[in-house]
Amino acid sequence: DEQLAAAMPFNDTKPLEYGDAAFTPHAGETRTPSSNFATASTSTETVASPKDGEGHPNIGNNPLDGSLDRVRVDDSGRELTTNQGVKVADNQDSLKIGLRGPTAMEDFILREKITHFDHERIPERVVHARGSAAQGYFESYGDHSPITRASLLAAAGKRTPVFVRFSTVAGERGSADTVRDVRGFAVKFYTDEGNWDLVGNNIPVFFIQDAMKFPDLIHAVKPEPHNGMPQAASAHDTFWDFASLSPEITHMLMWHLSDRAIPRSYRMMQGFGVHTFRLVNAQGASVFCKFHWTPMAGTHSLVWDEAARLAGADPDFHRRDLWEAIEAGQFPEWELGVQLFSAEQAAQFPFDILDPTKIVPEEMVPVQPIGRMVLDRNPDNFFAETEQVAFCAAHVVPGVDFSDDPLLQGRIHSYIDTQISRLGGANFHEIPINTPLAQIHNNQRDGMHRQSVNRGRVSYEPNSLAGGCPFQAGTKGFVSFPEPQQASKVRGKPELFADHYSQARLFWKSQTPVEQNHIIAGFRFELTRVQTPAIRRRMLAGLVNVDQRLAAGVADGLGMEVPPPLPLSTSLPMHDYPPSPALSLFSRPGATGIRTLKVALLVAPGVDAAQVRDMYAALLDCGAVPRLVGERIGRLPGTDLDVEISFETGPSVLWDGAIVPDRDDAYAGLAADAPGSDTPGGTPLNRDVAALEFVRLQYRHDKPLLAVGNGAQLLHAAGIPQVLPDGEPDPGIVIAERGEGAAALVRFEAALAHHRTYARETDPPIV
Ligand code: HDD
Repeated sequence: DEQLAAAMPFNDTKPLEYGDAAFTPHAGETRTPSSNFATASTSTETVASPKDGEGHPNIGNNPLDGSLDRVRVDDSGRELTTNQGVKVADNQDSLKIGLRGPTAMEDFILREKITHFDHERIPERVVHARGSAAQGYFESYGDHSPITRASLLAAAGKRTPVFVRFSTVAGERGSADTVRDVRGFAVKFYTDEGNWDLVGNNIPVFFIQDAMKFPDLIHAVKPEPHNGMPQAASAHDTFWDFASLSPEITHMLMWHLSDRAIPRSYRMMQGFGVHTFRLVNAQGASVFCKFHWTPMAGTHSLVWDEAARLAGADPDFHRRDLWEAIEAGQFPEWELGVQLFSAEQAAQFPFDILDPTKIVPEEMVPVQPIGRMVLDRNPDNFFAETEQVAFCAAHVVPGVDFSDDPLLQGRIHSYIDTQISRLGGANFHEIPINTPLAQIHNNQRDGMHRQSVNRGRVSYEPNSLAGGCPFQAGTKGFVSFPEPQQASKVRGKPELFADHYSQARLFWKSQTPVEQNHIIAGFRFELTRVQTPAIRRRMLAGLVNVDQRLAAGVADGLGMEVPPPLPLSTSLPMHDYPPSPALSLFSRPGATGIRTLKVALLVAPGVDAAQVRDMYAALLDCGAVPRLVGERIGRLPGTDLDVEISFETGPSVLWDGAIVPDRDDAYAGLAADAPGSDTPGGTPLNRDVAALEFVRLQYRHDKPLLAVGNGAQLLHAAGIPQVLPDGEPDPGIVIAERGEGAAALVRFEAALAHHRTYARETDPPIV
């Protein structure tokens, strides 16, 4: 027992879960005054890089890490200075004329400190303000030079550092993570031929077809300008007014109202480049391309009621999840795939490949894997890296080129432009997280906050005084694909762009019944919040063109009749696509099992402590994250267990599954029949409303529950059924006899690996 106790310090499980690396300072925290950014010092002391599996592997081999090392600052063991490097004796008291007198104007230490503080904030991103990021690497599966000359794809095993930022779109910087929204999925590849930013989303289509409409879309979805409400939500009149008048939005709405818009984790969502891009090889041959990121952990989502509660219980839910997984050495991973097609193939498609509201169904053009991406390091500083990183759809490298998608063409302008005001000038590429690993040589000079000290008197070309340097790179450089163009200047769009419903219908009919019900419920929620009946009606009229059952389901939820369909914008017939099973979230269960999933063990006095320890250890062994949850933290009376989180601070929505272990009969039976006969040391779970609510919400949110022996009484008291609405046993409710906990845990783990038992759902919920 002593050995066991030593192996399992319950209030100190971090080393078990994360490895010692959780406590190791980041590698490369070189305490050397190696640059202008480091504080003055005389000692030299470098923290060794942890090895593989210790939290931050291969750090020393990541050139991005080396380049950031230049600017990392570590204050340990240092004395306080001003920004001019002058040592400060006391920066807690201002300089006064007598202890009770006025402050001296000459107090430059006070003035510098306050002045800097006054200017700490920069404008937030006009969209995607709320986000979280990590460093890692991309690794090519092979030599892909036949399709692209992009150097990062030139050889099997070639690694390129990346910085990836995930985000929501509509909410402000401090808004909640779990709101219904598209998620940004922006990847900066620091390739040896310059930076390539693949600035994508977790949904492969977009709301609009032309960049000209972007300000309108964003004005409509952001908080309404007169009263600044609602925050981080599309469920309001201006968004749905815009949507109901813009039928091109319909396909995107199907995705936006699906569970794609409430992911369980950034680690569990796909990413897409959205637009059609071009890949170009060294011979100048080009092929069209769509980019897909596929998560190793599978695609998994929250349910809406849970997402809404989570926004209160932990507004940082996704940020924390990403951070903790990386600290634990459970590195998130995605595979990069491409759909490749020629201009001739594209001409045969029943949609226009330049229309960003259309997908290329995977059944039409398969996704070929070309590499993988691993995120293995958290940023050292949120502002310096995550906030100051500047992604830009215009940042491409030789081998990657644009298509004429009018949304993409507008993006090429917008991103650089926005950084100039957000990051204070044209030199944002010199901010360390934005600086390419490839060298920069050009005649651009000066501007706000310039860091480079360009040498010599020549800053123009052609020149002879600098021997013509820097030289034009010719064919070694980026050469735009010479696509022949001949047309009249017009404002308008191709006729095929006006087929707004065929692919919306394709998406709808490719969803499982559960997913379809969630889409209906999503529309019901959003349109119930809409105050203007005409907007609801117009939106319903658009949905009729997608599917009658969808429109009828939403109309029913709103207490309305189904209106006649909105007139179509084109006389072209709708295309009848076969269903695409790849569009269902359930088609990618993932390969990481229960790793990183969080399990609450609900404990109260009388709990079978040995069983708790066994289950805890077994879950840790599988890479899950177990925690003891009870009424109060601290030692559980009569046991050697420490409760780690209380019901109050660790409510149901934070957990992927829950276990109610067996309890001593003397403690367990009291609950239902003997009010007032409290057991020593606390309320029995069966009478603790917080515990009852906990398991009810686990049930309502389709999560697995395991109860052993007397533990089952809590589920009975909460009214949790063991069978599904169709009478079949619920695979997510595992009830075990006393002494059979170990076998039951295996069944529980299998249910947990499936995440949820959606078949349990009824509308309205019965528990
Ligand atoms: Fe955008 C940020 C993705 C259309 C203008 N966008 C931004 C970010 C992502 C996307 C992921 C956040 C990057 C980060 O983490 O810093 N945007 C998309 C996708 C689009 C799209 C996938 C359509 C396919 N965006 C789009 C259009 C425009 C913009 C049509 C303007 C014409 N987007 C911006 C921006 C932002 C931005 C204003 C705000 C902050 C920033 O750029 O750095 O320039």
